[in-house]
Amino acid sequence: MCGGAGAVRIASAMADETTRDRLAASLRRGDLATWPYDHAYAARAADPRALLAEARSVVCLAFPYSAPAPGHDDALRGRVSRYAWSRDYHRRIGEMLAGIARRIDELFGRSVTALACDTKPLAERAFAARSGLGWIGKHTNLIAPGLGSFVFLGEIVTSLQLPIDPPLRTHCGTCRRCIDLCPTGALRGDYTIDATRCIADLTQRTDAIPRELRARMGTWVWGCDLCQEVCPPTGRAPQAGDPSNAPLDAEAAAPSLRALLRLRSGEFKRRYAKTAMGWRGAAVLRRNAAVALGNTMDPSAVPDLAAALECDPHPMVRGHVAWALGRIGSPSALAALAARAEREGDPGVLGEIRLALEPFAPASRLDA
Ligand code: B12
Repeated sequence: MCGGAGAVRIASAMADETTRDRLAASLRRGDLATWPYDHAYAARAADPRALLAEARSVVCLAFPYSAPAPGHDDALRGRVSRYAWSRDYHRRIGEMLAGIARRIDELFGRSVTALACDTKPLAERAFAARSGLGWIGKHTNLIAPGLGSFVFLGEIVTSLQLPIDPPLRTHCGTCRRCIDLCPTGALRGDYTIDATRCIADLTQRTDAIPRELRARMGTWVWGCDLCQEVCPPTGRAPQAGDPSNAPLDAEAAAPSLRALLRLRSGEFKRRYAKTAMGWRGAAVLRRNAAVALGNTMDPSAVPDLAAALECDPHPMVRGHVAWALGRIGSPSALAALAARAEREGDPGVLGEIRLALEPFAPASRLDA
C-alpha cells in the first residue's frame, strides 16, 4: 500500500510506439471525436518524457473506489457514476501523489518527479498495463487483480531508474458481458470503444446528445458504470470500504431529477464544485435530467418538463425537454409541446418540438 493506493507497480518510461499507434488509430476511426485530441497528443501521451524530460520510470498506482450504489424509493431519480458521487478524486489522489512526490524530491534534494491523474497528456491505462498493475478489459478499463476495474489510476513519473515490473498476460477470454450489456453499443469487442457512443461521454458533452442515443441512456445523469457492474473480476472484488469513496449524501448518488431540471449556477457550484462532475456547468446537468425524465416514461414528470420548456433559458435544454415530452407522449405532454410551438423563437428548439410531435400528428398539421 502506498498513500491509500491498493496496488503499485513500476513501468519503464520509454516511449511506447504501440500505444501511440493505438491512440492514432482510435483518432482516425473518430472514436474520440468529442475530445480535443490530435496526433500530436497521441505522440505526447505515449511518451512520459513529455511530462518530465529526464523520465526513466513511471510509478503506476491503482486507487480502488468500488462502493455499493445506494437504493432509493422514488422513481424520478437519476444515476450518478461511482467515480463522481464522492469528493473529487482528482483532488484526493492529486494530494496523495503530491505528498509522496514531495518526500522523494526532498530525499534527493532536487525535483525528480512529475505527477499525472486523468488530466495530463499520458496514456494512463497503457502505462498501468505495461507495469503489470492490471490488464485492459474488453470495456477498455484497466482491471487490477483482486481489485477489479473500479480503480482510479495515478502516476508518478520520475527520473530515477527504478526496478521495472513485467506486464501481466491475463485477458478477458471469451467473456463478453460488457459488450452485450452496453445499451448504446459503444464497445466493439476488440478492446476498443467508440467513445462518442459511451453513455459517460454523452453525459459530458456540451452540445446536443444524438437523438438516436437518448432513449438508450436510461436515467444516467453523469457517467455510467454498466460495463463495469457486469464485469466478473470487478464484481468479485471487495468493496473498497474507504469512506472517502462513499456518496457525499443520498442526493449525490441518486439526485432528484425534478430538482436537477431546475438547477441553476449558484446551486450547481454549491452542490457539485467539490465532485468530479463539477466542471461542465448546470445546463449540461439540466439537459441530462430532461433525457432521464423522458426515459422514466412517467407522466407525473410532465408538469416539471412543461415548465422547463417554457422557462429554461438554454435552447439546448429546451430542445432535450421537448424530446423528453415526446418520449412520454401523454396527452398533457403533447399539449405542452403544441402550446410551446406557438411561442418558441429558437429554430433548433422548434425543430426538436416538431420531431417530438411527429409520431403523434398527421404530417399536414406539422407542415402548417
Ligand atoms: C478521454 C477519457 C474518457 C473518455 C473516453 C474513454 C475511452 N475508453 O477512451 C470517456 C468520457 C468516454 C471516459 C469514460 C470513462 N472513464 Co475516462 N478517461 C479518459 C482519459 C482522459 C483519456 C483516455 C484516452 O486517451 N482514451 C483513448 C483510448 C484509445 O486510450 P485508452 O483508453 O487509454 O486505451 C489505451 C490502452 O487501453 C492501450 N492498451 C493497453 N493494452 C492494450 C491491449 C489491447 C488488446 C488494446 C486493444 C489496447 C491496449 O491502448 C489504448 C491506447 O493507448 C483518461 C485519463 C488518461 N489521461 O489516460 C481517463 C480514464 C481512462 N478514465 C477513467 C474512468 C474511471 C472512466 C469511467 C469509468 C468513468 C465513468 N464511470 O463514467 C468511464 C469508463 C468508460 C469506458 N468503458 O472506457 C479512468 C480509468 C480507470 C481504469 N480502471 O481504467 C482514467 C484512467 C482516469 C484515471 N486517472 O483514473 N473516459
